Amino acid sequence: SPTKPAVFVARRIFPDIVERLRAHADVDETDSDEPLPPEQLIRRLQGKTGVFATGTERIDAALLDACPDLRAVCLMTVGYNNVDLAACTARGVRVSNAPDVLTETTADFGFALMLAAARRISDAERYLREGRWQQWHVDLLVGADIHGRTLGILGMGRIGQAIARRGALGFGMRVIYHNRSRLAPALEQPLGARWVSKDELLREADHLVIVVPYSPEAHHLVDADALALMKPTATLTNIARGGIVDDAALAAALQAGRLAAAGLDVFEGEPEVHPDLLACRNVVLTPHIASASIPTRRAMCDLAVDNLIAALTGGAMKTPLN
Ligand code: 8YV
Repeated sequence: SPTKPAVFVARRIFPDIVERLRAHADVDETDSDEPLPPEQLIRRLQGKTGVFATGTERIDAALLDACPDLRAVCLMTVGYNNVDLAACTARGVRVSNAPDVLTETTADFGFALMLAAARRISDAERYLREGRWQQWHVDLLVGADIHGRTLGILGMGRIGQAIARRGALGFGMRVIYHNRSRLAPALEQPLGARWVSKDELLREADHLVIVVPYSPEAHHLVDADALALMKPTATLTNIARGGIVDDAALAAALQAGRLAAAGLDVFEGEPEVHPDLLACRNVVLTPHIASASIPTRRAMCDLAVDNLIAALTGGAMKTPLN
């Protein structure tokens, strides 16, 4: 109908969820699994009031100025580091992300990656598939323990707390964390979680899990100097964003035996992966899939569509950012 506002869905998503959006909007969608180049995105956004985005598109002042009709940007991701929130707010563009719905799924995956790194699951499977399994021996593929060890969490937001719960309540781990702000005692106590400085976290953790949001200030938060503080028996897991860890420095530490193992779901410059990391056997590598369970990916899309419909109909977004 001519009265419906026009929106753009910037990636291929679930068709039935797009149908739900069609009841409220004239939908233009891409069937692509590639991010649209900025100039194409700008072209498709002409005359559009809203956009369903995936967090990978750069929504900055230049794009907003080239798309003056845009009033709402609804992300299906929790991370919004590619959106210039101040520029959106200044132009009256409403922005939402998709927190909460992916917390437990992402924490499950972070824990799985940590376990896989510590217990050398990828390394062991490669060994078996390569036909190298001739006999059992006493120190065949021995790794590190998780239970009873110290879990260090860098970034104690929703996902960090969900990982802490798994560690403390499920695996009897001692939990320490570093975050800009301390948790309320009511949240710390059930987990026995203790706030420590970043350096103490790096020194004490047997298993470090990184879950801080990306911002320019967080760039290379874990660099060569930080890695040098870690125990050579420790593992590092990054499910936050590429760029928080200096991948070249991490590969060097792994190769030199200054760190036991790593589990990485995110990379600097992904989908490219640093060749030195690809050359390491003691690292588990996955292609940014921590939130990728079937129900959670649907819930993320549903939430973004709910927010978009609310914005188009003058209602309150469920998870607004501005
Ligand atoms: C996305 C994520 O899959 O929500 C986030 O911030 O990192 C993931 O859930 C990823 O951003 C893909 O764009």
